[in-house]
Amino acid sequence: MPAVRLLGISSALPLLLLSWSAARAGETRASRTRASGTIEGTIRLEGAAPAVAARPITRDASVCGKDAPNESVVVGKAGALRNVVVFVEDARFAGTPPPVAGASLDQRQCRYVPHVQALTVGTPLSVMNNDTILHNVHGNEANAGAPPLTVFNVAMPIKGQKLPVPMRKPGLVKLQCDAGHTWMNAWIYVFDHPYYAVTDDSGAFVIADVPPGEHVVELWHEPPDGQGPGVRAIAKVKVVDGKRARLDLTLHL
Ligand SMILES: [Cu+2]
Repeated sequence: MPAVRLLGISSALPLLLLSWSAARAGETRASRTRASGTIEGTIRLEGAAPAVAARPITRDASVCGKDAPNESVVVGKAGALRNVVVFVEDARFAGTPPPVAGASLDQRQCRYVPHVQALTVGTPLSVMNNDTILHNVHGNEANAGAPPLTVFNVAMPIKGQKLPVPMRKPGLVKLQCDAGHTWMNAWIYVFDHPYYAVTDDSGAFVIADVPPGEHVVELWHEPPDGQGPGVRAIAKVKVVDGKRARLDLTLHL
């Protein structure tokens, strides 16, 4: 994935490898039609959560409300870190990966829902406006070291409006609203393979149907202060067909 530059590893990076699955024992299946390894685990925040600034609502308060929740760091029980994109960094996939069914981005009470999502390239993202005011959703490439090129830029003045926006290129996309809603932001990570997941409320993720082998897994979390291309770390994991490899990691933000 040349569009996403892997940051160098240093001792300062939080890099933990807590699980290495057991080697295959006596499996003699002669043939298989697709990979059947699984990588699963939980991502937790290492150390204290960074302070995140309030995001004041400065216009359209009758629709948008008084306060916008700052979703840039979402921490649950026992440090469970939500909205971490976990993916196989060295993944290779022959052909075009299947599109994600039902992928959507909702503009609701002047928030983007979901705040972070990951999709395969070619997926048509259904962008909706559920507010009675104008939103202008503007996606920019947000890859490290690259200029912020526009991916899409769509004015949506009507409540109930729905537009399909194709995700044509792998990489990271940052969303903003150009209709003056400066607090609105969200992220879309587009992959040319299906080996990724986004952590849930419990910090948990599952990546299914992974080819066997020793893989490099990369974590990405959005920048807590909203600036720059985000926080990354990597780990290694061994995947065996038909087995579940455990990968529990901590990430410092
Ligand atoms: Cu808006």
